[in-house]
Amino acid sequence: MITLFAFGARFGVQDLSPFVLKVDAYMRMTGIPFQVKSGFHNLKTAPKGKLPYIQDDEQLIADSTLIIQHLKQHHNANLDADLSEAEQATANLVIRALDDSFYWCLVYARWLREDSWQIVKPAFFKKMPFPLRYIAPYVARRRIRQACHNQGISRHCDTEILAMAHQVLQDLSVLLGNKDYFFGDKPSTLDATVFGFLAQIIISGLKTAVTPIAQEFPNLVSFCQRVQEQYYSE
Ligand SMILES: N[C@@H](CCC(=O)N[C@@H](CS)C(=O)NCC(=O)O)C(=O)O
Repeated sequence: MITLFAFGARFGVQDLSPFVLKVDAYMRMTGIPFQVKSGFHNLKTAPKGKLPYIQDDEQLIADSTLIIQHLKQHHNANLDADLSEAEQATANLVIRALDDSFYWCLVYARWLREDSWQIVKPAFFKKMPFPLRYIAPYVARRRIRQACHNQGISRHCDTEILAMAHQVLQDLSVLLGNKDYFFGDKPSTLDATVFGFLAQIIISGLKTAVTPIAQEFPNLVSFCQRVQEQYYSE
């Protein structure tokens, strides 16, 4: 059976990483059997130093996009088989925008804004043994601050970052319209991906500055709740 290496559930969401949740949702949507092994220690064995990764027999596959590609190719688990060429191209580009750009707005809102950091810090680190619980948050936040600087997101001011997040959410809302899923009545990789991100904002008990922005779009809120109820009702 496939094993998904994950961080684990936090704040009422199956995984605190949008990329892990994307893969988890994809596998649930395809019905492929899998088990999850959770824990921050999984980062130590991750082939690319990031989560998610999966183990399929002897093979380790890292990166959410490559994992989904693998599931399509080797397990006949393809949620996108019915998409037209143009739909597939749109999906690929929207997924890139979420993975490579919107992600950083979420990282900023969760880790760098003081309001959410006061919630994130105890939630992620409180249970660590002394002295780790004092050192780890400091080290983790310093790494994330550096990553945000290198990527460029934190060179913008708060208003600009939240405006970027607003634009992405507005565009997603327009693309979804009044459909159940982005390409009609069946979920695709794009739906799993959007859920992976939106659940962190809408379902999660950790409310960040992006939460009220997402709540401006009722169709995104109901999309998120619909997927949560359908695939995570346990
Ligand atoms: N391109 C990767 C991105 C994965 C990623 O950035 N994972 C983050 C969590 S959201 C991570 O593992 N960060 C740990 C670290 O950088 O040390 C994917 O699609 O899976």
